Amino acid sequence: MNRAFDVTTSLLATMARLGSGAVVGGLGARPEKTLELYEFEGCPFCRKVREALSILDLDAMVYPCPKGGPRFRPEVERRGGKQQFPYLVDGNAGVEMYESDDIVSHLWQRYGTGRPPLALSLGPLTDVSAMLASATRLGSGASYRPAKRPDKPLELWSFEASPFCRIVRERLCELEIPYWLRNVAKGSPSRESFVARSGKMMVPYLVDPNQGVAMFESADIVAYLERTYIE
Ligand SMILES: N[C@@H](CCC(=O)N[C@@H](CS)C(=O)NCC(=O)O)C(=O)O
Repeated sequence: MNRAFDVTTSLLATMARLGSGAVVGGLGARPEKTLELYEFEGCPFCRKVREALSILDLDAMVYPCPKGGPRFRPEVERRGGKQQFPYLVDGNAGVEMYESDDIVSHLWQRYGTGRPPLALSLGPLTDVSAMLASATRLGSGASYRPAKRPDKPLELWSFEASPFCRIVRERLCELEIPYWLRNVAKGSPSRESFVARSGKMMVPYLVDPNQGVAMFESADIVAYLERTYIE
């Protein structure tokens, strides 16, 4: 896809959700064990959960499940009984769950201040705007492209409302590359340590421990992922 078109449509996706996932909200307890999320970028229901993670400043291990993906889709079916996404594993609470609204409520009860914000509480309106956000990207981040499997997961600093981060997450998803999602939305307490590590406050920022690579710039990251992992 043409870069200007990519950025414009990704920005439209953010606008369809009125920027939800740009700013951190009221935070509660922090998880000891890593949250695990099985999802795919083109799925509107998964977007709701990713917004929740950004607002609650929660990191997660993301296992991408693009359509046709041979690796993590069957794992979800083994664990939960069906291939439906999003699917959250929270070892802190001893729960594994489907259903975006249930996941969002769980996250707010456990790691927030009780009730999700309006943007994630409007039922059909929330779902329709999330579907609109997915539609603007014309199926990007929904289907598997055969790729090499990295030995170690990659790490991505990101937040949901950033159009540039979305473009990178789409590619990670299509290539079925698992990654630590490090959320650093505006107001995130993690921003300071991120800047100390990376040198500046800019996302997306990708670290690939398999190749000893760390980089900014969504276009460069996408080119790197394609060069390194597409078979
Ligand atoms: N009510 C569910 C709907 C989830 C849903 O329909 N997810 C779709 C993807 S957007 C799905 O899992 N489809 C099966 C598939 O992709 O194989 C929720 O909110 O989580």
